[in-house]
Amino acid sequence: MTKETQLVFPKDFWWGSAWSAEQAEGRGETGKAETVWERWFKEQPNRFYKRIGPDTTTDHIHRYQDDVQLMKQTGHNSFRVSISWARMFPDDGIGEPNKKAIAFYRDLFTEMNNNGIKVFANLYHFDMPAALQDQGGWESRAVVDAYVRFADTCFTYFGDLVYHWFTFNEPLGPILGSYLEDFHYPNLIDFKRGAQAAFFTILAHAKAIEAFKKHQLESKIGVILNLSPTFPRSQNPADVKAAEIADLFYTRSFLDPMVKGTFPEKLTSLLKTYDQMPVDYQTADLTIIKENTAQILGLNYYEPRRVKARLTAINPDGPFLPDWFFEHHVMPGRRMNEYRGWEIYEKGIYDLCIDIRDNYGNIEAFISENGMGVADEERFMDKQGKVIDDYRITFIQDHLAYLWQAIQDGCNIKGYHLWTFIDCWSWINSYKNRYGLVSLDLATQKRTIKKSGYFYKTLSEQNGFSYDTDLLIR
Ligand code: BGP
Repeated sequence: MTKETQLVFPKDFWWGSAWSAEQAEGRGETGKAETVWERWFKEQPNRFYKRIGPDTTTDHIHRYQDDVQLMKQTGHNSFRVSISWARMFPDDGIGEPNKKAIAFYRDLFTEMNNNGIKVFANLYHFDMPAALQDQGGWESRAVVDAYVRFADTCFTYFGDLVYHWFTFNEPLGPILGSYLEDFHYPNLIDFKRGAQAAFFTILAHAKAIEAFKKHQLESKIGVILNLSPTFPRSQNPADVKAAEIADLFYTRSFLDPMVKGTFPEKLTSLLKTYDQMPVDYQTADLTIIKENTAQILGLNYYEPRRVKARLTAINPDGPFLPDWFFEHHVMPGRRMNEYRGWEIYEKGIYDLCIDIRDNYGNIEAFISENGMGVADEERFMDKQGKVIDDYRITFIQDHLAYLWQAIQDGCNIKGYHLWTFIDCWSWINSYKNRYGLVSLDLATQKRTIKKSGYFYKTLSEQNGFSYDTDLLIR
């Protein structure tokens, strides 16, 4: 016998989804500087699944009016876009702002507002103008200044239309990808340079917030972080220590300075021991970081982090990496999303929210990404071409049940945004895994609402759903 109860979410809960400019817009005719993704695709198309690059993607730039109607039909009361720096400043990310880009974003945001969809605008989602990367990207103070000018321009032109602002999406991603793990351009392996880029990213966040405050807008500004609660394999002290260090590198590294304004001492002392501190950091920078912290926090949750003490010795001649201190733990019995290679562990969303409640002043927060990418979804299409994605509905419900529990336990959670709205371009995975509430036929650009899209509409209208809470791990 099931004991289902209606899980009701707080009033005015933000139901929606997210995507980014580079993954969804397509190039269009507004003028746009070359981005690092376009550059990398040109240089190494073989690194991208089926050699599909970022030039066309989901063609939102030509279809945004229809897309806003699809947002409505799938229950969105809010939606996160990113504003393309390369489009706003087509002259290599600097120079004069682009009137056509301003017109495009103003039209899009107006259309969203007119349809009851709050605009969540993010300023950076992995899409550095290539010419600025040539100047050092986030390793350069001049690039930080160019970013702040771009941010300030956006506050000026879109401040009346945007509900909440975000300085960065997953700032850790480009550091890992570009400096440690070879999945973002320019594919270096160099921790110390990565530390410099990380520091200047944090400085750019603080300086954008400083600029934002001068505009005296009603909206808030924050940051979106990808956070995974870290679990040691066991309570053996060696495993616990390994987990603590992994957590410093991957969780506290950005969360502490961007939300609290300070760097974790244990992390800086470890970096000093291994001579991996950034070269250029000044007292004045630390003051700016201290005084300009996030006002709202987006939490991207996909999977937990499980680690154990190293089984093998490190190669002293190899480059310094966080993995010197731990190994990833493959937990027996774990459930996987095999298409993406990510573990599915719903309770992680609860643990994450509790961490924010207890250690970050219970700052106003929301789930800014969570979702399930699945390959070859045509397999699940009915005769009308609708994807019957019951697995995605279950995935959403199982995570939301824990989110609901976190709210009952006092977490200051204001909404849930799924990744993603219409299937979009997934970086090097291109269109392999589909995440959307709406499917995309890439050849024709035809959009079709999936079963999960209809479920999402009902979820949003009812502001909840019915669930057997006995299934939750307490
Ligand atoms: C997040 C990014 C998104 C999105 C998502 C899914 O980390 O913010 O841009 O891509 O992950 O990951 P992927 O596209 O790599 O499957």
